[in-house]
Order: sequence, then structure tokens, then C-alpha cells
Amino acid sequence: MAFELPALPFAADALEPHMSARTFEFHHGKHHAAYVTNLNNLIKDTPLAAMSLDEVIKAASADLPAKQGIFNNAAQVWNHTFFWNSMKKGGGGKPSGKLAAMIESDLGGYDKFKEDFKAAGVGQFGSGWAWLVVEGGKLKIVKTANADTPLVHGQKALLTVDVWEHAYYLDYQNRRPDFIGAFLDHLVNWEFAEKNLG
Ligand code: MN3
Repeated sequence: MAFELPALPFAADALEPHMSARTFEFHHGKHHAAYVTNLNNLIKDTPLAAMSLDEVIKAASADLPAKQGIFNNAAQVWNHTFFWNSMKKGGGGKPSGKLAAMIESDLGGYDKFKEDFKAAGVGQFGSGWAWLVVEGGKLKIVKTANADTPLVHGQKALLTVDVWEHAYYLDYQNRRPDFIGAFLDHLVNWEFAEKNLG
């Protein structure tokens, strides 16, 4: 069974004006799709073709650098699907309930969370991702380079934003801080993040 490009969890224009349909046309329709195609080509006729996406990521991660190409494409398939689900129309702002309490106790409150999450995304040199994760029962903000993903670092991902240039260049050009600001203020799907807490 080859992997398939999952449909977006919303209409391509649902997040406008913060993220345009034009961005999704390329980011989902071209970039995410290419990672799926590359992954399927790389694992075709190998034992990895019978595994779940999570298993492929872990197996490839355990066999680096030999399986770097497989890891990169598999992790990028996972990361992008996770990113789409990290957003919703009318999202953003403060969370409530259990996550709000954890942000207060583990991260110094929502304002500090916002400042630190933005700093993680802006401070990721080159391509990568900023994440809200759980590690050892506590919330943590981390950044990863290129395709790297919390899945292989003993962390449970709750939320992510893609900070590769292809994620924001059409809508924000070089203004990565504005893009991450819009993500936090208007797009974050806190219900998805809370669901990932388990
Ligand atoms: Mn991307």
C-alpha cells in the first residue's frame, strides 16, 4: 500500500487572509505531494513499504545516514499533515482548560509561551519547524531543522508551525516573524493540540 497525500482538513481558502489558497496550492499540492511521491519511490519493493508512516520514520532514523533520504521524505509527510491539523479557521489566541493550566505551570503563562514559541520559529536558522511538545510529562517548546521531528526524540508533538520559506514566502515574503505571529493569533487549533495530549 503506497502512502497517499491526505486531503486538507479545511477548504484551501479557509485560512485567508492569514494563509492564502495560493500558498496551499503550492505547499500542499506541490511540496507535500512531492514528499509523498518521493517516499513511495524510495521504499518501493523494500520491507519499509509494509510499515506505517510512524514506523518508517523510526526505522529510517535508526539507520542514518544510510536512510537519510527516506527519513527526510517520510518525516516531511508526517510533519506537513500535522501542521495542517495544527490550524483552523478562526483559531489562535489563548487556549483554555488543561492546556492553559499546563502553559501556566510549565511555560510561564500564555504571553511567555507566545514570545518563546515565536523566538523558536524565528531563531531556527534556515529551514525547519517550531513545536509545542510534551516531554517527561511537561510542555516544552522546541525547534527542529529540515525534516527532523519530535517523534524520534522521545517527545509527543502537540502543535507545529512550518518555518521553511515555502510556508510563508507567497504571503509574507521574508517576514517570518509576521507569519508566526499570524499563526499564533489567528490559526492555532488548540482543540487539536489538546487532543494530542491524550
Ligand atoms: Mn513545508
